[in-house]
Amino acid sequence: ATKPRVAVVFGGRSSEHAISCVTAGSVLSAIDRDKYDVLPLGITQDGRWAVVADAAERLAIGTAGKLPDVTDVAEPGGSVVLAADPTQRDLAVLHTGEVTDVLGAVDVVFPLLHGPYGEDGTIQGLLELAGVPYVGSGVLASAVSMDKEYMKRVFDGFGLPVGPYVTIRPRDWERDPAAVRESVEALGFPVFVKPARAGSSMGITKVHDLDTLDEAIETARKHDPKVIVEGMLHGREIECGVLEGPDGPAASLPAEIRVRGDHEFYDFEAKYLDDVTETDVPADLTEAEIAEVRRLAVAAFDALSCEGIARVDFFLLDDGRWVINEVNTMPGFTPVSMYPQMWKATGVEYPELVDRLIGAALARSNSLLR
Ligand code: G1L
Repeated sequence: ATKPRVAVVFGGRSSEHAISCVTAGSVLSAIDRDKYDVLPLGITQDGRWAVVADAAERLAIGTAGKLPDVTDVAEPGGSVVLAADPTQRDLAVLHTGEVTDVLGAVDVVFPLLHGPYGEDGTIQGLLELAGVPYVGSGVLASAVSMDKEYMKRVFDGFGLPVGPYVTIRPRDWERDPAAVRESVEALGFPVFVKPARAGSSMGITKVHDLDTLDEAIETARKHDPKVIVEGMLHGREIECGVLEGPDGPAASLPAEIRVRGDHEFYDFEAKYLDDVTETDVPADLTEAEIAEVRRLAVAAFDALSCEGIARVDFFLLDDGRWVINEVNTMPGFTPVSMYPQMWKATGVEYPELVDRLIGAALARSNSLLR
């Protein structure tokens, strides 16, 4: 019997290029080669797609023989493609037209791409057009999860708890900044000023008074013309992993993230310098709290119509109420990242996770319900 062909797409034109390559390395080593044929498909930092040169023939995909001769991608922007391919064989850069040929010739795609052109629904749209099933959420859930305003509006519409916030659209700010300042003031300081759509924590400022608000809004606007301002929430930061199985989505045991020392919040620095944060996996919560956060995690997953995988981030307020902070449809996914660690604590190891995700994508493609 022929094995399903899995393309792992990684790299890309994003600030998360390197982490995507590292993640692809982990996923590529975890995929069961007795069960699947694997095609690493790298995207260079300048947007060129590349495959291992002999892959087309080896996997009998449509472009065999059409691929250009071995091309040296070990030049600025290209060398990182080699990082996820430990065999370091020759790579072939694909012509634009060949990208959809290759995608259309595999059985399932594992898209490991973040930020603009990755996690905002665009790669999912490309895969829909290519007619190939893929791991993870579709266009709508991916796009909504990237937009902090629409994510909150969807949760609110489903009766799920969200914190207080104000959206600043470009024209609001340009036409009536005084009204904007007034609506922000009504949230009560401090507030967090953020780009509404951004993959990482860049452009975020904690603002303590009106004097520094304008500057923070301008900073956020450099990353996204739409800005969101969130009121400060006092509580614990808890995360939960959701994984789709044959019987629907299931939630992992939750984990807690604690920021150490004088770092004011779980900011860009704290997120990327691991010595600043401590994690408890699983979190020290009561049975009732664990049951409630797992219920809310699955409800958030369903509210956004997520598929396959999502990490749901919460605040457990000092008064015992839960607030959903955000959903990440493409969470950190190396074996030491929070999502795999939460599932490990729940009894599902990394290779099993990868296998279940590919299985869920293939199962959906065989279903008329999609
Ligand atoms: F395909 C999945 F499973 F949906 C998926 C896709 C992407 C899971 C996790 C990720 N994560 C990433 O791509 C990244 C956080 C490594 C971005 Cl570079």
